Amino acid sequence: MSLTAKDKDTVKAFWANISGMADDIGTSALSRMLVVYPQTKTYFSHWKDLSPGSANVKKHGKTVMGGVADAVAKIDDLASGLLSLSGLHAFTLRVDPANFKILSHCLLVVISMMFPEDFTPEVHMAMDKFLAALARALSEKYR
Ligand code: HNI
Repeated sequence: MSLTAKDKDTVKAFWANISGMADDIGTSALSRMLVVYPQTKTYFSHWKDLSPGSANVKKHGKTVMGGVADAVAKIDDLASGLLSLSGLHAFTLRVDPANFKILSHCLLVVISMMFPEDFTPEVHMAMDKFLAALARALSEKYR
């Protein structure tokens, strides 16, 4: 389901609220993904340390959240805005796109725990739709 104008406003406002914590969110979500879905570890076998909160995880958490911030900025045209990042994941990194949903889920879990007051059902729905749209945009080049 595509994002309505109201969903987009909700995502932008919520992101403005939480983006100062983006690095922590990224580290926690990535840490969780690697523990809860250990099959995702195969993509990061070149890292020194895949354990929760390691230097590698922290650095990549920041990188991923930079991608999420970029997606918020390009929320009106995600599919074309994220084409090159999609191409990188499809052809160079060869990440199974099912993993985008897994990371989205981990991001939602972490955000809900870090911002229990602000994470209302309305925000939850808008963020869920946004992350699904982001996952779809990252999958564009696999078609
Ligand atoms: Ni992803 C690199 C963004 C999901 C595996 N990833 C990046 C980079 C960005 C990025 C940005 C750096 C690109 C560059 O170097 O130009 N990744 C995102 C976003 C999502 C996502 C926004 C979804 C929300 N990536 C995933 C998932 C996996 C994944 C789900 C695998 C499970 N990404 C990688 C790998 C790299 C990567 C592997 C290279 C990391 C490295 O250390 O070499």
